[in-house]
Amino acid sequence: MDSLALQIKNAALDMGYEKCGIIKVSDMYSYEEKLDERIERLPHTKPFYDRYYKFARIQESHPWAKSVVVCVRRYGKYKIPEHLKGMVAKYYLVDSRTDENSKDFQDSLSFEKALQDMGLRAETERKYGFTALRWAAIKAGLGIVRRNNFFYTENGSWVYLEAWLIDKELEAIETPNLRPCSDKCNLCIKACPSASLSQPYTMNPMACVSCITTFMGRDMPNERYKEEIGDWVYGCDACQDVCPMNINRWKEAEDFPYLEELSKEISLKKIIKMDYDFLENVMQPKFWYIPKQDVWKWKANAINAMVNNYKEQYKESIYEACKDSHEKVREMAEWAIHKLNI
Ligand code: B12
Repeated sequence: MDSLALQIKNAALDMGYEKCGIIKVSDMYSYEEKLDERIERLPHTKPFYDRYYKFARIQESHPWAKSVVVCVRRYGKYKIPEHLKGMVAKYYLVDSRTDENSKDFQDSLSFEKALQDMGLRAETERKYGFTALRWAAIKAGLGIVRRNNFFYTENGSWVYLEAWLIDKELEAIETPNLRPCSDKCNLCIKACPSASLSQPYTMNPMACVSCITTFMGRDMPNERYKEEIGDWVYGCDACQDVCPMNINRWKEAEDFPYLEELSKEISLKKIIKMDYDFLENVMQPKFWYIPKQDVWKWKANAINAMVNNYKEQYKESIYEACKDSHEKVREMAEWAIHKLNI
């Protein structure tokens, strides 16, 4: 391996990344085939997936870029408040992509600085990424993708990915040493509440609970999958939680900054009571998939979860939501009262 490639890899490991690999930008072309395959299998997902073709064609948007440095970082090490499990996806509770308080975020900045100190032009896109991160990590041989579409290392799927573009052609590729999924295992497919994961290596984002509770689902009373959403309020971990390759891979060893404090403010009943200032200025910066103008969605999602697993104690909250300042919340509460016949 080139000594600069080795220097980059070592810097990443020193900064707390579990793995780091480097591929040529042209190695990402083959991601286009994965998108084609996905659209062929589920043609109605075309409008959703069309926007990702740019992930394969990096050179069109970044003509200066020569290689992709892709890093894997473990998040399955943080303490997760018990009452939020099954309600808010774990990744989003410890999401460091925009959270300046987190060490992971600060390490990401330091790693970028280290790349620049090596004389490289190095750029990233911290929120959604500039390329297909799973595909980049597979190409770099850092792990494997399993039947639920998740990228796994020895630490299971509880890892997230980051990538930087650099202006030098380098390569650092590993050979993963992980046992593939058994052809007979369908636990993830069975566990997907809305059959979004209908076959291995395929999923329909429009039916995915994670997508409906965040980016989509702005008309909850008429949402097709509202029952399948079950107890989830933001995100979903169902296909990862059941995976045998994830057994004992989450070790609750470290605190994530301010998570314990914030978690005390979050419950279905508390969400319905939340004032809009708190939703916009405390919840939104952490859970940034729901934009500021749509924070009412938290309340609509909480009412939906109450309906799906109704308890007498929720009645008061649902009635209270009929007086909410946002029309969408009032509409959802009225739908719930009618549906529950309360
Ligand atoms: C779009 C997107 C979403 C969309 C759509 C998801 C989707 N699968 O397309 C929505 C909003 C639903 C979503 C939700 C979530 N996401 Co998301 N998302 C992305 C994003 C931006 C692009 C994903 C993408 O390329 N999709 C296109 C399709 C074609 O790719 P794919 O489904 O990932 O399939 C890959 C594999 O299946 C493989 N493949 C396909 N066929 C075959 C066949 C074989 C034999 C093999 C070996 C491989 C293989 O190739 C595909 C391309 O990489 C990435 C960030 C990024 N820039 O890459 C994060 C990312 C994939 N998301 C991530 C996470 C954590 C989530 C959530 C778990 C959060 C949550 N807990 O709620 C959920 C999970 C939902 C789910 N069940 O998949 C992580 C995944 C980390 C990991 N360990 O895999 C990523 C990488 C973000 C990150 N920075 O780490 N996400």
